[in-house]
Amino acid sequence: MYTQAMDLAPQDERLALQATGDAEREARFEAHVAAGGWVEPKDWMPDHYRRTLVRQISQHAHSEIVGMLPEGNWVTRAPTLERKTILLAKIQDEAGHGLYLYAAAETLGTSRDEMLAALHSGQAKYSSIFNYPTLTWADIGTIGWLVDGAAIMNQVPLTRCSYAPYARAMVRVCREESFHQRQGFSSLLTMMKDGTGEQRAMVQDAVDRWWWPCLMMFGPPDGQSVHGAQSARWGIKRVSNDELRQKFVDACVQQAEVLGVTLPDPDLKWNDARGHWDFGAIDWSEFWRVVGGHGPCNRERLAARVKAWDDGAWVREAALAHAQKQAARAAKTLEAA
Ligand code: FAQ
Repeated sequence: MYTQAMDLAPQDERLALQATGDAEREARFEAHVAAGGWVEPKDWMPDHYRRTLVRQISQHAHSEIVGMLPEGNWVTRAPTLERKTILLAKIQDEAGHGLYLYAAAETLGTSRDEMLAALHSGQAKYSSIFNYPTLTWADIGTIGWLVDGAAIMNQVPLTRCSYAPYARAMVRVCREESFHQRQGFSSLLTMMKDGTGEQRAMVQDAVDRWWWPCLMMFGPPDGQSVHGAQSARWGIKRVSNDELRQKFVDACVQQAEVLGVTLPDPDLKWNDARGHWDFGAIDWSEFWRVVGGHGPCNRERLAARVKAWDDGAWVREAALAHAQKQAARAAKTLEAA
């Protein structure tokens, strides 16, 4: 991750890009990404491409960090030592993902402080899914199974995103998300196979509450996606919101059967002609309400992040003072030599 801003070995194409004027550079850039080429931090890129990436990567980073909160709520109440250890490891992984992603976004020239200020002021978005509450232990397994499952579905194509630092970060993130998804599934399977009737009902209730918000995670329908078409042209998004949502539904149906839970959609049925599962209408008014700051936990989540930032002020001040002392000491040693 510390190598994000490094130049790769110079390529003829890269050097040529740097040598030409703006309009021509833009045309060459478009051709480069259309042909599946990578873009590195020091390569020339159009401002709009840079802004799109800062928006998407920082939103993604914020989602990882805010996403720690609903699960953090259950660390002290995990039912066994093993489950508690797994949950702690998972939450730490999410913090790590946030850090890789902030580092990747910083290579585009926006500082981490600026990105966090945008989150804290409510100007930057984070995934709608983290504005829902975790009411029972079954919610934690369901987040692993469905939320991480949706995250993987969305993120695997991002390992081929044209912006190379983001793509590299995604490779590791996807490996870890895969473990997260499996631990969630395993936790639910234990409750469904070895649990009491009450525990099985708890799982079903959690699935009922998380299913639709998980389908919303992929973003608005393609026809209403503001950035989708341009991001596809630039090779940022390789698969559209609706295609990813369909792949997710198709994958979950069989997994739900293995678990023995019912997905809460009476319109879910196999469509032989399409070779996919049909599913019911999504309540997009709920999605936009949550994205607009009026979900069940938006205020609580943002307040928790702002508090963490304020509480950490002394650590940042101490680290800065320490770095300044070290730099002064190094300068003195240099003078004396
Ligand atoms: N929530 O034009 P599009 C995770 C906004 S990580 C909130 O289609 P785009 C790990 C969108 O920003 C989960 N806002 O946008 C974990 C735009 O508004 P803007 C996060 C949303 O960017 C697991 C507007 O709607 N993953 O779960 C959402 O082309 C468990 C129009 O939308 C990523 O961020 C939403 N769900 O496509 C952690 C993946 N959807 O910005 C802890 C990377 C859309 O103009 C525990 N991101 N909007 O104001 C992406 O792939 C894309 O950004 C999409 C949206 C697909 C999310």
